[in-house]
Amino acid sequence: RCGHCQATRGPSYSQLQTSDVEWFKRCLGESNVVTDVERLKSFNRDWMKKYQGHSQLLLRPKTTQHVSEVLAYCNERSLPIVPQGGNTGLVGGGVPVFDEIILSTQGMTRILSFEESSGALVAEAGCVLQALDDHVTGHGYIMPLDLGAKGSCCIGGNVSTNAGGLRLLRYGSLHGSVLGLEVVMADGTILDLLKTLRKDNTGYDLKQLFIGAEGTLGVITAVAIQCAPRPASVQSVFLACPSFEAVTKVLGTAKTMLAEILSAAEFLDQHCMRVVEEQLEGVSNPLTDSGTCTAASAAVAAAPGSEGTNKGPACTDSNTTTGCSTSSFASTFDPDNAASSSSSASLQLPPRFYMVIETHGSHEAHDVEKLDAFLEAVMSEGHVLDGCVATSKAQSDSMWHIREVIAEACGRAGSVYKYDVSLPVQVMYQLVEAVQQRLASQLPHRQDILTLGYGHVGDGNLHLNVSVPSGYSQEVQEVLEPFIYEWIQGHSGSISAEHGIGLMKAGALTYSKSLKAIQVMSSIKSMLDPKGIINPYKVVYKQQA
Ligand code: FAD
Ligand code: 2HG
Ligand code: ZN
Repeated sequence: RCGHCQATRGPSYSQLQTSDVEWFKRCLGESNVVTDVERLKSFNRDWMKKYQGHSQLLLRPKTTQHVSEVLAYCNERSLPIVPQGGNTGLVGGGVPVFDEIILSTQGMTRILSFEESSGALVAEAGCVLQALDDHVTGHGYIMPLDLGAKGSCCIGGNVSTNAGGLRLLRYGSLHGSVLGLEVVMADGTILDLLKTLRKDNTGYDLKQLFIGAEGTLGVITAVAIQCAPRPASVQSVFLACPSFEAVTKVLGTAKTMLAEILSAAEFLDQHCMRVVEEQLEGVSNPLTDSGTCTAASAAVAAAPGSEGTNKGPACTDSNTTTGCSTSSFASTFDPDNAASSSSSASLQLPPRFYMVIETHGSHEAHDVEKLDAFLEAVMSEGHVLDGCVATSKAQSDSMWHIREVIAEACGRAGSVYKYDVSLPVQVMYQLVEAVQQRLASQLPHRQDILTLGYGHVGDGNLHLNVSVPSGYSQEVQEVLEPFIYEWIQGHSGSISAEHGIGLMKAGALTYSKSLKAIQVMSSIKSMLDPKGIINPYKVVYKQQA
C-alpha cells in the first residue's frame, strides 16, 4: 500500500520477468537498460526526498521509435511505466509508486530545428531547459519560460507539468507558447502533432491535452515551442516592503506603470530571506550586504540628500546588461518624500517582505525612465522601504539567485511540505499566517517548524513551504491537510497553480475540480490508456479505482 495515496499495486499489472529485461536490451541496446540497484536509486527518489519508488528497471530510449516499441511492448504485457525527465517535479509525479518501469527521456537530447525568422524551436523531450535557452540565445531569442530548476529540468517535463515559472506574467503559459508536440500513446502509436504554425484551427487542439497531463496520457517525445526575441534592455530591482498589502500595491503600480515591459513580479517573506542566508553560504540580502549591489543601495540611501539630478555613484562596472543605471533611484527621487517614505520609514518598520521586479524591453532609456517613475511612486507612497537597482548582469543575477534558491534552502533546513496555490492576491498571504497560527496552536511544542511564503505574486501564485527539521511525519501532515485544501477551496483558489497534482494531490482533486470534471478527465484517461499503464496512481487514478 502506498503510504501517500493508500493505493495498492494495480492487480492487473504483470510482474517484470527476466525475459522482459532481455527484450528491452535487444530493443534499446544493453547500455540503455539499467537494473543496477545503486544506479536506480536517484531515479526512484524525488527531488524533495519525499517519495520513494521501488522500480527495478530504468529504460533510456534514444529515439521516438524506441519509445513507441517500448510502450507497445509494455501495453501488451501490462507492465506499468512512469515517464521521467529531469526528476525535479515537486508533487511526486515523476517517480514510481511501486515497481513501475522508469522511462527516462534523458537520452533524447537533440535539437531538431530552429527557425530564425519566427523563433520556432523543435527539440526532443529530454533537452534540458538551460541548454535550449543557451542555444536560442545564440540566435537572439529566449525560451518563453524560466525556472529555478532550469539546469536539470527537461522540456518534455516542463510541458507535461505545464510549468509556469518566473516570467509567465510576460510570456504566458505553455498552453500558448507550445506550437506542437510529438507524443507516443499507451499502445505505442506515434501521434505527430509537431507543427510550428502559430495558427492552426483544424478541429480539436489535441496537443493541449498533453500539456499538464503529467505523463498520464502519453509520453511526449518532442516539443515545438515559440521562443521570444531576447530583450535588448533588462532592468531588475530588489525592493523591501513593510507589509503584504504593500506588496500588492507595488504589484498594482508595476502593472499600470511598467505595463508592457513588466516581465516578472516575485515576492518572498522575511522567513525566506532568513533561511536563504542561514542555509546557503555566500547568499545574502542585497539591501544589507554592501557587496551585492553597492552602487544602487548607495544611490537609494543617498536619495534624501541628493540634488535630484544624475548624482548617483558612478558606474564602473562594464559588464552591464543595461548600461549605467545606478542613479535611477536617486536621480528622480524626491528628497522631501524620501525623508518620510524611505529612510525614516525603514527605521520605523522592519521589512517583512521583499520583491524582485523586472522589465524586458527594447529601449533602455525608455525602460529606465519608466522604472524611475515607478520607483518614485511606490517609495513616495510608502509601499517600498528600501531597494536597489541592478546595474550589471552580475547584480541582477544575484538578486534573482536569492529568489531562485529558496526551495533549495528550505530543503536544507528540513523536510518540506509544499503547497503551490492559486489565490486572489489580496488574501494570498493570509494562508501563510493561518498555517503559522494553526501549527502554533496544534503543535505548540514544535517551535522548530518553519512556515514561509513566496512566489509568483504577479500571477496570483503562492508557494507555501512548511519545513520540518525532524523529517516528514503523520502528525504534521494531519495538521496541514485537509486544513490547507479546505482554506484554498473556501477562498476560491486552486490547490495547484503550476506544479501539478502528481501523487501528492491525487486524493485532493475534488477541492479544485467538480466531480463531473473529474469524471470527464477519467474518461479521457481510460480512452487513451485503457490498461492504465502510463503513470498509474497519479492525477486521476484514485477516481478511476
Ligand atoms: P519530472 O520531474 O521528471 O517529471 C514531472 C512530471 O512530468 C511527471 O509526472 C512525469 O511523469 C512527467 N513527464 C516528464 N517527462 C515527460 C515526458 N517526456 N512525457 C510525458 N510525461 C513526462 N515548476 C514550475 O512550474 N515553476 C517553477 O518556478 C518551478 N521552479 C522549480 C524550482 C526548483 C528548484 C525545483 C526543484 C522545481 C521547480 N519547479 C517549478 C518544478 C519542476 O521543475 C517543474 O515541474 C518541471 O517542469 C519538471 O520538469 P522535469 O523534467 O524535471 O520533470
Ligand atoms: C519556485 O517558484 C518553484 O521557486 C518552487 O516553483 C516552489 O519549492 C517550491 O515550493
Ligand atoms: Zn514557482
